[in-house]
Amino acid sequence: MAEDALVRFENLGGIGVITIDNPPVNALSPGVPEGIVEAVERGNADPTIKAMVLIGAGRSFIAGADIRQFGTRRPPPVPGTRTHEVLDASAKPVVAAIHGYALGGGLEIALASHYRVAVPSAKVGLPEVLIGILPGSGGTQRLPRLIGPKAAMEMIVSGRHVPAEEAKGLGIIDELVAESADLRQAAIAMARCVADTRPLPRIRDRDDRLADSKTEPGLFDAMRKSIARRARNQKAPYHCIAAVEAACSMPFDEGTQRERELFDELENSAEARALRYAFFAEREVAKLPDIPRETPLRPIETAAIVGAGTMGGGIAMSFAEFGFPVKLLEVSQEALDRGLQRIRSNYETSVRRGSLTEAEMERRLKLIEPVRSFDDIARCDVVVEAVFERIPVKEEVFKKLDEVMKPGALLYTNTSGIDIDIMANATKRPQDVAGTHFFAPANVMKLFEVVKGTKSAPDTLATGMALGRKIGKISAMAGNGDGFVANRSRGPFGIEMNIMIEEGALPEQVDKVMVDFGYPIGPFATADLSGLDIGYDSRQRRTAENPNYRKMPIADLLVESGRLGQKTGAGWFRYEKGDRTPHPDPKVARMIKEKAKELGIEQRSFSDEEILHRLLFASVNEACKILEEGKAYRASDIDVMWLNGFGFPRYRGGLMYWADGIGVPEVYRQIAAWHQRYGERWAPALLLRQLAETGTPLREAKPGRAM
Ligand code: T1G
Repeated sequence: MAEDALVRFENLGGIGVITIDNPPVNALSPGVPEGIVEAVERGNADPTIKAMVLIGAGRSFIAGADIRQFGTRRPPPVPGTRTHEVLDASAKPVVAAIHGYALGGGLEIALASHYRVAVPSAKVGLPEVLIGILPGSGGTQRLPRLIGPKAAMEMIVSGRHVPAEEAKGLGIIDELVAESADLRQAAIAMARCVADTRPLPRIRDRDDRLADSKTEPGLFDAMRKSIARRARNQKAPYHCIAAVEAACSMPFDEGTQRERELFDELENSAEARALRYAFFAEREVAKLPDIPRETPLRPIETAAIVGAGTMGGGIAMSFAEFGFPVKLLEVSQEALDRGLQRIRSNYETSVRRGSLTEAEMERRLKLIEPVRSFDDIARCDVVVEAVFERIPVKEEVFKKLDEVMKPGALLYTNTSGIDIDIMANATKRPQDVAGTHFFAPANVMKLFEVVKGTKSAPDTLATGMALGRKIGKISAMAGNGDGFVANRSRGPFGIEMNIMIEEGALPEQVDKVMVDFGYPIGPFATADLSGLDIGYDSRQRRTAENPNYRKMPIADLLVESGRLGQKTGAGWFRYEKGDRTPHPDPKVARMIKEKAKELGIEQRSFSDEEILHRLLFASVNEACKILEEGKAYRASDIDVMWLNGFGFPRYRGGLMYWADGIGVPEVYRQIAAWHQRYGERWAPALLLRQLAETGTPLREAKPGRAM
């Protein structure tokens, strides 16, 4: 086999070492499964070979099937020739040596092998459900036989990546070797040990663990019930359960056949196509057309946050979660104590819920160092400013940072809409300033918007993008401007939801439409959760800056009547003490009716479709204006922002992808009609009209100018 072959075979003293070499993650692209089959058959045919080792070159074992192949025409596999079938039929033992990732088809190949050895940093999983399908190479039949149906179902329905140590505990991994050890040598040694072991331990032959389903017959229905809320409108999670159920009620080959049928039902589903789009969109967003990939990044070992408010605290928690020592600066001791207390109680809530261990909480708290003086942060590599959204306060902070921070330190601001150049111009080093916009709650939401200032240096921006990934976020680049990209594109959604209330829709109807559409909670309940006074303050500020700013008389009335949302037990909805469930409130319906009458607005009923389209088309139109102005690189970046910043249902792909599903000409036609009916706020974006005229989908829209 040639040196650059995708799969190489070496005979090392009677052990056939099979190396998969398909960078960057050894996906099972065309040629790889065939190469593995050829190698295993060669090993079995060669009398000098006693056993074999399967190992991945580079940074990973095998990250699964090549996702780019899904949805394309492929000849149906010839029975008995698939990798896992050839491994099953192997007369000689095969040891899978796992480092990096063994995911999807990669873990299935390891499960079809006879032994599995791994390094502790490895991760294994069957994440197919995350791209709208299910394991299609025997994973739903072998994993339950190995670790029991309950644990297998949990892994397959969640799609989570399981750390090697936990996988060892579950029985997936037979042996862990020290991280520093030579995995290849360790696997070869194991292969020598088991070379004469017979019969070979084939998982397909086991059914002892399947008995668990007999002792807990309600297992599968219980799982269906437990996922009902988060898996609504989706098929893949339920097909995963059905496949594991088949494993517990059918012989192996029939179960594998059933798995294949269920897989084929999903491969080209709308859900799977949308989730594949989202997968690649989240990879594409990291590519910066105007900043060279090889731009050297500035080192970031230590961080500082200025401001220990809700956002500042959440940002500090994000850094601590990923092991960064972080200094948290507040001018007053009282504010600092309040900020630290909020962080501790957030952690305590997670410990109570079991999503964090006490030890991990203490580890993270130790990484967060409260400080009171700017001098205490001067040596940090990066500082994120998270103080009040007031220009004079921001300018003051950046003037101070400019005075004290070491040369080369990165000066980021977490502003959610103030012009980045205002902060940059308050310093003599605007090239080191950029926006790093977190979304509330900052320690939870994955979106991290990196915002360009006019003078932000390429390495300041590239390092910002990399920093986001280092603290577990999805980084997306945005051009400077009011609301940058994410909030600006969401703005019209917020305006339409308030206007429809004036025209007769009720908060509970709007929220039901969006929850049925797939949002975790509705927009009015979300507003109640974050506090109606926040929106009220921002409207007051904006109206002061621009008297023509669209007023929200009903939302203002709620706040002026003391209804601030969950924190006051009443907002758009009312809340029982200690309960976050939103309950429709007749008082609000009355306030809306009376205010509309006072404003002379005639009220009417709304169809669910009109509500959905008015909210989302308004944002599609704004997103097109953003692209026209070159404030975003691509439409799919905006989709990544909506998926990771606003809870847009992932199995719908994102705002622009969803609108493409309806069709640009239809979206344009509707917006143009609303322009006639409702006026300027619905003026169609030029780009949208052009795309409609040329029949070009939104996801192929090119930005109107460079960012
Ligand atoms: N197929 C094709 N390309 C892939 C890929 C895959 N499975 N995995 C990664 N890539 C590309 C990715 O697009 C990017 O490309 C580069 O590799 C680096 O990825 C039969 C049916 C492994 C955890 O779902 O979760 O097996 O942008 O930036 O952050 O039953 O990639 O550089 O051009 O994400 O270090 C199941 C998918 C498939 C795993 C690494 N497997 N991959 O994360 O790097 S279905 C998966 C990941 C299946 C079987 C079924 C992650 C990763 P580019 P990256 P990373």
